[in-house]
Amino acid sequence: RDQCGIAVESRINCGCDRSLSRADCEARGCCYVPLPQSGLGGPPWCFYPVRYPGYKMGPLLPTEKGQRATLARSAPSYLPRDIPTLQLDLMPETLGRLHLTLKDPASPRYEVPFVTSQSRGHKDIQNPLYDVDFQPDPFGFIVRRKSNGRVLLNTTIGPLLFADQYVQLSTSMASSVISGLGEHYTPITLDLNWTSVSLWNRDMAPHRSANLYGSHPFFLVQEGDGQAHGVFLLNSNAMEVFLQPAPALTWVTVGGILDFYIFLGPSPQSVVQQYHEVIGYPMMPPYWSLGFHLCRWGYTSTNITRTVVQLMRQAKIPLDVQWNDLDYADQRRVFTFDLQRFGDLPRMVEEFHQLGMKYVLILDPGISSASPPGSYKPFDDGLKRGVFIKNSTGQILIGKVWPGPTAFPDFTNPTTQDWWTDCIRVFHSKVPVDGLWIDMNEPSNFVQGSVDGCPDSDLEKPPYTPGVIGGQLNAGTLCVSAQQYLSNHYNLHNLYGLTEAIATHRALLKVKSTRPFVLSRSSFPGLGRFSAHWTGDVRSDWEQLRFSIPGVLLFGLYGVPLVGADVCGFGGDTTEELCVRWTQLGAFYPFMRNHNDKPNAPQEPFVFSQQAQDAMRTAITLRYSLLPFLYTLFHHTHSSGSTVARPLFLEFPTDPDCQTIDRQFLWGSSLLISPVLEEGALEVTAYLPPGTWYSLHNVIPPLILSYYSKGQYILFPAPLDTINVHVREGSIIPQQVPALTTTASRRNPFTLIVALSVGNWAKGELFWDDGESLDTFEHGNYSYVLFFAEEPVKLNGSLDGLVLGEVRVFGVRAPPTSVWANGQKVHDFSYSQDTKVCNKRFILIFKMC
Ligand code: MIG
Repeated sequence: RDQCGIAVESRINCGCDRSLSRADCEARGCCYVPLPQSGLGGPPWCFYPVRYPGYKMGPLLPTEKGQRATLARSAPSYLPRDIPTLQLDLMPETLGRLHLTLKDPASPRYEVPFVTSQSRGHKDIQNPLYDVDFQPDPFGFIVRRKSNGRVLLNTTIGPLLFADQYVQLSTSMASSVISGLGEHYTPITLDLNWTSVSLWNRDMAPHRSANLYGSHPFFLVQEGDGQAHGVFLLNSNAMEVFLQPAPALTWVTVGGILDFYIFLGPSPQSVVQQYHEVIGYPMMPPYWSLGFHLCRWGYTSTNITRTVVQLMRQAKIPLDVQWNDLDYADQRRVFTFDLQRFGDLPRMVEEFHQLGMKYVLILDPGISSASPPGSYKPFDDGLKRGVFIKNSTGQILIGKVWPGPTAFPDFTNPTTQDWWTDCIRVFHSKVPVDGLWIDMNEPSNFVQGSVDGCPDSDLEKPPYTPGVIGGQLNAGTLCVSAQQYLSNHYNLHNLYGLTEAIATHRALLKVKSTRPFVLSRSSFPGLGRFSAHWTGDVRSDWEQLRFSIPGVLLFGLYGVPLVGADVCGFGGDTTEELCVRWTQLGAFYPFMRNHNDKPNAPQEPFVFSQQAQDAMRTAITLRYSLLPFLYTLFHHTHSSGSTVARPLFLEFPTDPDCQTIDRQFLWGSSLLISPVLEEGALEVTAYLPPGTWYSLHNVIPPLILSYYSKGQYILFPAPLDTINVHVREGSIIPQQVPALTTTASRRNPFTLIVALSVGNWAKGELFWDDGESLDTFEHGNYSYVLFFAEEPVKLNGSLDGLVLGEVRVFGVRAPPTSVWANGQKVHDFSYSQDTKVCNKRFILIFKMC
C-alpha cells in the first residue's frame, strides 16, 4: 500500500503503451488509484509503485573510456521480447559533458550512424561539473550538478524497461522550464501538464500536438538561477516523450539503444555549444543566401518567373534569389524541365546571374518509376546501380508522389551518393542552379507504405506505436519494414532528410566547388552542418506568424541556424497587413523567403499598395544594411556553436522575465527584435532587459530614441511601416549601404553604429571574406575586425581594404567640438539631441572621407 503513496503529479504511468483496466494494471504489479476527473490527459490511474522491480546492476568496472557495469533482470517485464542483460557505459567526455549508454551486450542493436562522427572527448576528466550516483536495485542513476548538489536527472523515479521494440526510462526534472524535443508547433517552452510529444518525421502542416517534419530528441532545462543543462538522446526510432508536472519526463522509444549525452552548461549558451560540439557546428552559409528569396508554387513558365524578377526590380525591393517550385519540371519529374513552358530555363538562369542574382529550384526525392524504359535516365540509372529502397521481400518499393508512381533513393547507400551526384552534375550542366531545395523528404508518400500496402509484421505494427498522426508508423510515408543499405526504414526513417541533405550538399560541393546551399524540410540532429531549414506549410494567419518565432529559435538550439518560416504564410490567402508584418518579422529570420501555395492570392511585395510596398522595402532594406552583422554571427555559430537568432533567456539567463519570452528575440547579443504579431496593432509592448537600448527605426534618415530599462515592459509605437529593433548599449554593429542584391551591396561602403554604454564604451566585430569560397575560416582566407570605442569617444579597428563610409555614435555625452578620422579633421558631421535618456546625450553622425 505504502508503495502506492505517491503524489499525484509524480505518478509515472504504468500504461504508457496502452490504457489499463484495474485487472490489467494489477497484473503488471502496478498501483491502481482512480481520480475524480476523467477523460483524456491528466494523471494516470495506473502507476508504478516505488521500487518497481527491474534491472539489477552489477559492480562498476573501469574501462578505457570510463566505467562499465552489467545490468540484469531476473523476472520478465510485461513487454514482449525483453533484453534480459544490458551493458551500461559511463563516459565522462569533457568537464561539462557526460556520455551514458545502455545497450545489449549479447547482440548488437541498431545505433544511429553519421550524427556524432565529429564528436571528440578526452579520457581523463579531472573534476567535472557532474556527479553520478547509482541505485543498484532496481537500477537507476542520478546526475547532480556538483557545485550546488542540484539533482538534474533522477531515473529512480520509474523503472527502466528495455525490450526489443519498447525502451522506456523516466527521470525527474530540475525545473519546469524546458525547451526542445521538436519538431512541434509549440511556444519556446513545453507544457508539462500531462502532455506528450512524438518524434517521427512527417509531412504535416504545422498545428498543435502533431509530429512535424523533423525529430530533435534534445532538450534544455533552465534551472531557475541562470544555470542550465541539456540532454540529448541519440536515438532515431519513433519516440514519444511524456511530460508531467512533477516535473518529470518519460522517454519511450520503439527501438535502438539508449545513448544519452548530458550537458552541464552551466550557462544556457554553453549548453547549446556543448550540444553542437557533439552533433557538429553548423555550416558557413554563402553570403547571398542571407539575402531575400522569392518563391511560389505556380510560377508556371520562365516568362512569368522573369516578370516577377522585373517587377521586384521596378519596385526597388532587394532580391537575391529567385526560386521555382515543381512547375518547372516535365511531368513533375526531377532532373527534367518542361520544354514548352520552361524551354529556355538555362537562359533565364543566366539572365538572373547577369543581374547579380541566384537561382534555386525544388528537388523531391521520389524518382518517377513509370516512364517508358529508356526515356528517364535518373530512374533507369538508379535501377542499374541499385540505389532504391526495397520492400521487405526485396523488390523496389513503389510509392506515389507528385510524378505518380515513384521509387525512393536510399541515401544511406554510398552508391546512391555517386548516382545522385551524377544526376545533379548532368542537370547542373544544363541549368546552372546555385542551390537546391529538398522537399518531401520525410519521406512523404501519398499512399500508405507503398502502392502494394505493407506486410503484416511486428515492424509495421509494433507492440506499441507512439502517438503519431495517422496512428501508424507507415502513415504518409514508406512501409517501415522497407530495407535500406544500413538497416530497415523502421530505424532509419527519421534520418531520411538528413541523409538526403548530406548527399545533396556533397553533390553541390563536387559540382560547384563553392559553399553549397541546400534547404531541407525534414531534419535530424546534424542537419545544420549541411543544410538550411524552413518550417514547412505554415498558414497565412496571425497565430502562425506568432508561433514562427519559437519555431525559428528552437532550430537555432538544434544547430540549424539558417532557418525561417515562409514569409506571409504558405497556406491560404494572406492579407496586406499580415504580409507587411510578416515581412518585417521575416527580415529578421536568419533565412528569409516569401513562399506561397498554388491556389492562393499572390503575395509578392509588388502586388500590394504603395504604402505596403514602402513598408516591405524598408524592412528588407534594413535587413540588407545589417547583413555584415548577420554574417559575422554565422561565422561565430560555424566556428564555435553559438546561436544567430537567439531567445532572450540565452543572453539574459539570470533575468526571470526572460525565461519564456518568445514574441521577441535577439540577433546575437546586440539587436533586440520586437515585431507586431497582432492584427490591427499599431503599438507593441516589448520587454527590455536591464540597460540602455537605442531604437533603430529606419536606416536613412535615422530616427533614434533611447530607453533606459530597469528590466521592464515598455509600450512602443509600431505604425505599419515600423518594426521595433533596439541596439543594446555597448555594441558596435557593422553595416553596409544596402542595394538590390548582395552582389551589389558587398561593394558598398560599410557603416558603423556605435551604441555607447553608460560607461562610454562599445565593442563589436566583423567577419569578412569573399562570401562563397570553401572553408575560408579554416584556411585563414578572411578578415576579422574588432571594433572598440572608449572614453573620450575614440574608435579603433581597421578595415583592411574595406571602405568605411559613415559612423553613427549613439549616446555621446556632450555635443562634440571636433571630430577626427584617420588623423584628419572631419567637417561633414552632424549631431542631434537624444531626448529620451535621463541625462542629455547626443547622436553624432559623421562621414569618413
Ligand atoms: O505536397 O512543391 O512544403 O513548400 O511548395 C506539397 C510543392 C509539396 C510542400 C512544400 C511546399 C511546396 C510544395 N510541397
